[in-house]
Amino acid sequence: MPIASSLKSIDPDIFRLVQMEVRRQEYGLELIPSENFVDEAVLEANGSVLTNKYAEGLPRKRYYGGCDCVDAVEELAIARAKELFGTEFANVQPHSGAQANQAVYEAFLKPGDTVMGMRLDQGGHLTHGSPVNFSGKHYKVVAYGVRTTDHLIDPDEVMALAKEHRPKLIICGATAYSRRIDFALFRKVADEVGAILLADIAHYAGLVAAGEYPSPVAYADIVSTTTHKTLRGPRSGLLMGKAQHAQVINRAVFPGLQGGPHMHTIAAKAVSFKEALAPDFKIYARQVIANARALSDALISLGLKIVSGGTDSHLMVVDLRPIEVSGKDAQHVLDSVGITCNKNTVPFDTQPPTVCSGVRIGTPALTTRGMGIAEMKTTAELINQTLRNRTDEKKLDEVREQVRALAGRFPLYRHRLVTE
Ligand code: DSN
Repeated sequence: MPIASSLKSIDPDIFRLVQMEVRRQEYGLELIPSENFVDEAVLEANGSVLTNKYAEGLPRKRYYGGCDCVDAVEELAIARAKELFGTEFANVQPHSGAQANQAVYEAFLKPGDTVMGMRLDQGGHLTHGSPVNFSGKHYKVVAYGVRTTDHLIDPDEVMALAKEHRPKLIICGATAYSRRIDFALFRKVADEVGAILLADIAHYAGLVAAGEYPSPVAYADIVSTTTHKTLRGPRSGLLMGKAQHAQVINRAVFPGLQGGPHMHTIAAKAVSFKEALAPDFKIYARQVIANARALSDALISLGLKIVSGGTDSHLMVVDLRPIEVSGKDAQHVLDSVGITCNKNTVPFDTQPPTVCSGVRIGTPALTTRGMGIAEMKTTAELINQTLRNRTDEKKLDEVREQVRALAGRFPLYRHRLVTE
């Protein structure tokens, strides 16, 4: 059933672009591992009148009147986040993962203090100390990476760097690391040098919540995450951790960094936390990993190379050097047939980040559509055909049709296309 649209009459330009995006999501194969598809309940809460409300402060301690409803909304979101991850406190106000991490810096550090995080070009994140980010500009950064031999985090390097530089904050967590992170190791290292330990589980959060990926909660002082990746909530952030840090984190988020919380998004987060607490979500998370392993195995059997040789999570980085195509060109040609991914550096890449030697792919979004192992094998075949026939327009046309047909078998938001 098409939905009624006031947007169509008030702003036909934006309406048309939204419709184009519905079509792109509906008929393409979404492989960006940090993306997912929220359901109608999350969309409804996110698009609700709660967007109208200012509520600076925390529940029952606001700087505005009229907050009874949003107080209850935020209390539900906090309680559900704590239950989902088993944490002592939660702050549901960060607008994004980057702002959640910024709040942790604000809470525990002074400009110039030393921070240790994973190198961005080997799988870390901008906010873990990249020189082009606030974290790298305002703090002294020590970066660990992966081993040349197996592309896994090297525990000895992490310990040695920490002992040498004695960071005040150690960050574990990644955006392009497919294997399990040893959170106990990072606790040991943090204790050795008296550092605060931040686990940024933005990528793995849904898998952690479902018990399908190791949880850092027993080890980290603070856990940060986004809510829209494997967790399948609205685009936003979340901070959790040990009760002793609640006050300093709460004050860093507001008034330290942010103004009014986005109450519509907090409501949508609460909905997604409720969904993640349901038994079905565990089945989903397990399938995400099974699908990622199937996709990785199928790509390897087709002669493609996967960084570290496989995956224990929802994502993998395909090393394209053996087939002599850059990440940039691969992303472009895959996009042209309706397969969406992002170019990504491989460890020890010699290409600049605008070019890259790999692409990062993952299965959260396709799994949400209901796809399983058979569809992962087909997807691997379609990726392989595209990359190996990238100048053959006829072949690319065939792949384009197959992509559309496969996606069409797993309806997503088709009912949101307004046809009249
Ligand atoms: N941009 C996110 C990702 O794609 O992994 C990280 O913030």
